[in-house]
This record gives sequence, C-alpha cells and structure tokens, in this order.
Amino acid sequence: MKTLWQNCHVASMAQGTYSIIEDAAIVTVASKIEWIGPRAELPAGDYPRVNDLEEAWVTPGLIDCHTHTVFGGNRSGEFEQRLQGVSYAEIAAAGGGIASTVRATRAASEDELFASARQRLTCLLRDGVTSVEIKSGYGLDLDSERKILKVIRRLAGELPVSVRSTCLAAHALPPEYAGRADDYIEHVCAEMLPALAAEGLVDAVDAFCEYLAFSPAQVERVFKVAQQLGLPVKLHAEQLSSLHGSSLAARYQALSADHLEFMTEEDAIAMAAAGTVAVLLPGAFYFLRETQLPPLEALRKHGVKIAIASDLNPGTSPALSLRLMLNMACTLFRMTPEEALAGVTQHAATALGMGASHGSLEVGKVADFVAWQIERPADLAYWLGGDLGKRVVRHGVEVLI
Ligand code: DI6
Ligand code: FE
Repeated sequence: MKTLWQNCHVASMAQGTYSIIEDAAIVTVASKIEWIGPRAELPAGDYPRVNDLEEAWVTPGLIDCHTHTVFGGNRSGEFEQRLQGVSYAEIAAAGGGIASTVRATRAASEDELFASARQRLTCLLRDGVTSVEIKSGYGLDLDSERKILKVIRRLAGELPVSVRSTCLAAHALPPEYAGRADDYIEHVCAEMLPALAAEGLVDAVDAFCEYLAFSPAQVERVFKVAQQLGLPVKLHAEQLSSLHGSSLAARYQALSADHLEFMTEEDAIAMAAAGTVAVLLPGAFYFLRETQLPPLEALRKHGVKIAIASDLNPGTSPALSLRLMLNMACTLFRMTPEEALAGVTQHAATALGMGASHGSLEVGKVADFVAWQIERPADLAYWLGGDLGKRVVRHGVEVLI
C-alpha cells in the first residue's frame, strides 16, 4: 500500500553526505522508497496511509557492518581482573581471553546461543540499527562454526533486521591445533569453508591478520578458497601491528579491511584503488585503551570510504550501542559527525556489498529509516546514549522493538 511519511526533515546520506531535504516527504510502496523530496513537490494523488513524523529528522536505518554478536559466556570477570592489576598474559595463561569464549561457545546449545545473541541484537535494534553483519569465529571447529552460522540465520528470521553472515573461522587457533597454525588453516580451507558455503550459511569470509593470530600468507590461503567458492572477503587488519593485511585485502577486492590503527599510506592507496572500505572500530580502540590512531588524513586524502561499526564482542568491544560508536569516532578519531553518520549508513552498506539497495534514502532503495526527535543530524554523534525519541521503519513498516 502507498504510504506517505511527512512533517520531517531528511538527511538522506546519498553519496555519503548529509544531502539534506528540509520539510520533506517520503512515499513508500511495500518495502521500497517510491518518492522522496520537498513536501511542496509531492506528486498529487491518493495516499491511503499518511504518517505524521512530528518534525523529526529522518536518516537511513543504521547499519552495523562488523559484529561478533553470537558467542557463549561473558568476560566481565576478566575486565574486573584487569582493573585489579592482572595482565592480559596472566589471564591468557590461565585459559582466559578468546579461548574461554571458544570453550563457552562450544559448550552452549544452539538455543542458548540464540537467546543470548537475541538479547544483544535487540539492544542494537533499539539503537536504530536496521541491518547488521554478524561473524562466526568462536567455534573454531566445523560443528561449532556451523552452530553459530545457523543461529545467525535464525536471528534474521525472527527479528526485524537484515543480517549478513560472515565466516571468521580464521579468528584464532583452537586448542587442538596449538602450535600447528598451518594445519588449522588447511582444515579451514579444505573442510570448513567448502562445507559451510555449500550449506548456504556464509555471505562473506573474514580472517584475523595479526602477529598473535594468522600471517598474511595464511590469510591469503583462506582468501583463495573464498574466491573459488565465489564468496567476498573482509579482513581484521593492522589492529595491533602493520602486516599490510589491508593491502592484501585490497588485492582480493575485499569488501572491507577493519580496525586499521597501524595501516600505512601505501595500504590506503591500495584500498582506494580497489574500492575496499575502511571499517574503523572505535569501541575496541577505547576498551583496550589503545594509543595508535588510524590514519584518518591518509584515508581522506586518497578517498577511501570510511565505515564505523561496534565490533560487538566479549573481549575487546562489549558494545551494545552503535550510536555511541558515532561519538567515539568523532571524539577519539576526530571524524566529523557527517563522516561518522555516513560510516553507519551508506559506507557501512558498501562494506557489506549492500550499497545498491541500502544505506541512503533514495528512490528504489529499501525503506529502512529512523525518525529522530533531534535538532540536527550532528545530535546523533553528540549525545552520549539516550533514545532520542526515535521511531524505526523497516521495509516501509514501523517496527516496535
Ligand atoms: N580482534 C579483536 O579485537 C577481537 N577479535 C579480533 O579479531 C578479539 C575477540 C576477543 O577477545 O574475544
Ligand atoms: Fe572484530
């Protein structure tokens, strides 16, 4: 049914800028935008359903393009230990860190993983998120990775959100492969990825390229198999050191390279040429109290699209608010509010391969939008927390979460 949404201003985020329409109107038919523009130019005709948006500012639905939402257990105990002076190394030596989340995830049933992930994902939806990427990566064996990826598909079926699944089997070395990273990568490449892809559970493939995870050579083996399977790739790169994983990602036309605190200008040039999106994760930077900032000027200079995401995970970014990441991107990384908003709309959509259908309010795109009771778009990065009187519309239907 044709629906008119009026009495609002719009920041459409077309081409990654505010692209403001004052005193706007939006016409939706089913899940798509049929018309958008100044209310004074609204085409004459019959609008069976009219919604008053009460002078709200309307933006595209927010897109969280990097999360690890599905996992077992919780690591708040480690958080407390670290604040009592226990070091990362001592925690890891005692079996903490990613290894403890892997144990808890393997031990949890699919239903238990679904229930805890549903709670976390609902927090993101209440923050204005209408699309999300969720990674596996805490199972690290075929059955457990499959369990996580099936939960990701279930979340898409039961909540008003578009979900992209990413297989991050190359996240860490499982205990049964201790000291045998090459053998584990062989298992990921020869058994895990082909099986999970054949079951339709994987939309993209990711890996953790870091001195304490996998080398560029090991990552490239994973990328080659993803390419053979027809799956796009993304990469956790340059988070703690410079291994030029982001340049490797660009060579494979990766959708995105993520973290990037230690990336170089040469990496930025390679990413710009490939159209690989830089996904910055201020939550992990903040939670780990990092000091090395991502090279924002190099990214701007070479025209690399910048997205912002929560990196929701139990160890380095237990973040349940994408809007808080907007403020962190501005306050910590010195992005402008307009850049940050583009980072959770149009550029985040591009980082998920969804740029043609999502991420901005334009004719023919999905009618995913949020009406905020704010003074101006910059308020979304300015206010720390708060509901901001939002109304969320997904696929042309107002959703109450
Ligand atoms: N980078 C990170 O910060 C997380 N994974 C990754 O690739 C850490 C995940 C954890 O500590 O549970
Ligand atoms: Fe991550």
